[in-house]
Amino acid sequence: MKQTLAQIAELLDTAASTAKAVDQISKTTPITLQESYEIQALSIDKRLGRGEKMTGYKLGFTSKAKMEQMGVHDVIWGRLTDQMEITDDGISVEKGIHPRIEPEIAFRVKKTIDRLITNENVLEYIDGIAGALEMIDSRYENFKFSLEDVIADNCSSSGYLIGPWHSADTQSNYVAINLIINGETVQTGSSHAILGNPLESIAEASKMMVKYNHSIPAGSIILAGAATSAVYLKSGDQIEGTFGHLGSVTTHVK
Ligand code: OOG
Ligand code: MG
Repeated sequence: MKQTLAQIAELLDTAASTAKAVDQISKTTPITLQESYEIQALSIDKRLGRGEKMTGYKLGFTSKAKMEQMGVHDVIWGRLTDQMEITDDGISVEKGIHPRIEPEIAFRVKKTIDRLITNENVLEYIDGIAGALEMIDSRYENFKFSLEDVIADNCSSSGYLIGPWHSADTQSNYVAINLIINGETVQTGSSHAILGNPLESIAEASKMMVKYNHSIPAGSIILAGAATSAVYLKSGDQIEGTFGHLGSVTTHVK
């Protein structure tokens, strides 16, 4: 059955809050790229209506490893809220459908991003760099989706944890990234895999903002997109992301 954009937003919001997977939207209702971002905005409005606050944005599919793992080859952007912040309590897998974890590089926005940014002026727009972990949890069966499906589903956003902040001029390229679960290194990569330089993700985010007539306010965080594949979580996991001179970020699964 064909559904309206508002109905799809409701369906995806309910799938997230009840941790029950749904069929891919694209199987029954063809949606355009523009419509998929409208659905994402409508589903975020539901969260904001429940009192959640916007904290930032994320980019997805900025590295080859992620594109190949998920079969999507276009950069996407999604929204983060305060409710997604992973606390000292850790992660509970039952609250998710099939959550995965991936190491990320995060930036903090100093000046509202509402126009095109280049390599030359990017440092005017950010005032912090950090290592981070992102938890993703597709609301679709088997973690399978089309480009439009995943955008509508807020790019699988589910949780994030930011490590210690460093000044914006701290080197963020060629940072060695490791994901260590229960003492075993399960993913290794370099921040160079993120668009050739993770600072490029800020330029990319600015392009998206101009294209979709949106802006990223000062104070927001931006996740640059994972440099490695994501890994499924299971109860009891001890998780650590290491990011060379940027330090490490740890959490656990209850
Ligand atoms: C979509 C989200 C992509 C990234 O870092 O590339 C993403 C997914 O993989 O389910 O967060
Ligand atoms: Mg990610």
